[in-house]
Amino acid sequence: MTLFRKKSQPMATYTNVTAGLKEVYKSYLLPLEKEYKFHDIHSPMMEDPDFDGKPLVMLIGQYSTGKTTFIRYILEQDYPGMRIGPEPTTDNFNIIDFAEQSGKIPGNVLAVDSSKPYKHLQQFGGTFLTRFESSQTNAEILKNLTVLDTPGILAGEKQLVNRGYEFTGVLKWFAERADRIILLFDAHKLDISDEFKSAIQAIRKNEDKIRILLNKADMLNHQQLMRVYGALMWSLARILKNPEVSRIYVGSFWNQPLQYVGNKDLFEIEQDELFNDLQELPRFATVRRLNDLIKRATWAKVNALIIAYLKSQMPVLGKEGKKKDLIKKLDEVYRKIQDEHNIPAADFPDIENMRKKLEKYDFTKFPVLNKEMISQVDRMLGEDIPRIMSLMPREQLDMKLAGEGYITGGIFQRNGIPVGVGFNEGMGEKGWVVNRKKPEYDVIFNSLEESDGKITGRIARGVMLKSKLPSQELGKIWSLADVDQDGFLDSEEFALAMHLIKVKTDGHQTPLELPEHLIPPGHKKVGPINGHQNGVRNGGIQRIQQNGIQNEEPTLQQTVPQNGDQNGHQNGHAEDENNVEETVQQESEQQEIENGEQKENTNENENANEENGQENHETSI
Ligand SMILES: [Ca+2]
Repeated sequence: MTLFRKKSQPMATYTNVTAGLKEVYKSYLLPLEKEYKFHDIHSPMMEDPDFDGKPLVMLIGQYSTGKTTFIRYILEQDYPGMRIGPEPTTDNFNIIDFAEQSGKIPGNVLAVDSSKPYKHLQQFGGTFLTRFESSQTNAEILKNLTVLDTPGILAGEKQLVNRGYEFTGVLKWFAERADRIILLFDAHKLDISDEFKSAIQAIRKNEDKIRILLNKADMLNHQQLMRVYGALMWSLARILKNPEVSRIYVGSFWNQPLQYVGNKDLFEIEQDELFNDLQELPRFATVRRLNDLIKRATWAKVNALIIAYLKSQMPVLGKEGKKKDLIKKLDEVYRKIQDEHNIPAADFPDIENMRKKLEKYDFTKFPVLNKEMISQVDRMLGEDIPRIMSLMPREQLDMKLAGEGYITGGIFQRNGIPVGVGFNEGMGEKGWVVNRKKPEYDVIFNSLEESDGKITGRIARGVMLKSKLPSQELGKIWSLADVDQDGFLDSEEFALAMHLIKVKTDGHQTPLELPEHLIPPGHKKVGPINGHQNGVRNGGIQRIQQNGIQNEEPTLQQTVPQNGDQNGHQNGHAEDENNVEETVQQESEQQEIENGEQKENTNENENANEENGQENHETSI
């Protein structure tokens, strides 16, 4: 066949990853897929938009796990067709995509638009297309990301709804094309229904893309949360084959105050990590597509081996009986092929699904094994793919240098604190903003043990701890407030520390460096903050974290940064990590102590919660 490349042929050169993937797919993998009916049995053929499009994040979860709320949270705005409520609301597969003008596009229009990758969804039929739509909205994050909201899955053991189309088939189709699949669970209602179970099973071959989100975790105290977390791990272990691959994020992803604040810091860290993971998706979209193409090539090869084997077993007479027998004993067929070709069982298609699909075929019409086609795909995997991969580091670096390849806008816009709020309060004003409350702070300061008009770190620590902020956060505040870095706080520095604590406990971030307008008037002559002082500051954090806030004469080493900032940064970071654990521990102890106090508030919280359209159930674990 002329289709095949001779070994003597010069190797193709690829200009970029995307073009290379399209080319090898069409030249080497597509012929094998077509020959062995891969598109009918497993997955439609790949089209150009499958290689070109923006990264896709899909959300799957039972009703009221907060899928729609999560999308609204990351967009930081509403979108057309957005419906939030405890009752079944999201019945549609809804693609949330960018457009200058808001609007909705129905599924039957999306499926015939050749610029969009939805053409092959037509195979799921007209009923499905009426359940498919796109919400177009002008949100910046959608310029680099497409989000898919899937129909809410009913809770309850035996609630398999007849949706009028192959629900799990559609999920699988999207999962193969998605860059991230977020499975949402409601922390205070963790039952996993049969339909949800089959949904997870349908997508589990894509487990490298799956992230688990234990949402509404703020409704539980620390002990309850740990119990729910354990129960979720246990359930997932039974449904997913490698549950340890999928990271579980714990948090409360909506714009409401936390009910139990004990795990607040944990939630913030988890949220940052999840959003970091999502933010860089555009840069790694080509890596994902390449991985998916390799997976697909493996599945196409296995499919060819199965089809050709079935063909080889067909007798001249008694064809129907033999076909039935082969379908019945398909597990034996799988084992034979696994042994003969040394292929792991995990690369084989779901056996029940395969039995169903095979029923409609006449096995005698299946093609025999075409070894040349198989080795063509092997060469693609062994030679062409590595050469395409070698282009990746360069492409990723180019994107990074051009400031591209990450999501901006919405929740990803992290410098969005408007002037006048948080630590920016008082910016541009004549007076020192801390002076507004300084008389109050002075009362506290004057009640403390001073020497030379200053208090020691040990004394300050006792007062600062009353804020109940984690010690890591207090360490940062200390190092910002001790403006002259002498290891003591004078009354101005102390007032500044109290001011920064208030900024933080009011729910705002503390600054990384002390802004000009917060420098105490008595310290202004020290001059503007420069890189060197920053180095000292890191040293300061480190010292406090190691020893607690205490009175210590600054040493030469701490005053003069050595080996630049890098050292301080690295050590500081390691300390941070230790501190997170410590913080969680402290928080949990604190939570236990506060439990009695918080129970009194429960009724109030429930009422507030119902008003917000959220169901509130007892934890059913
Ligand atoms: Ca000082």
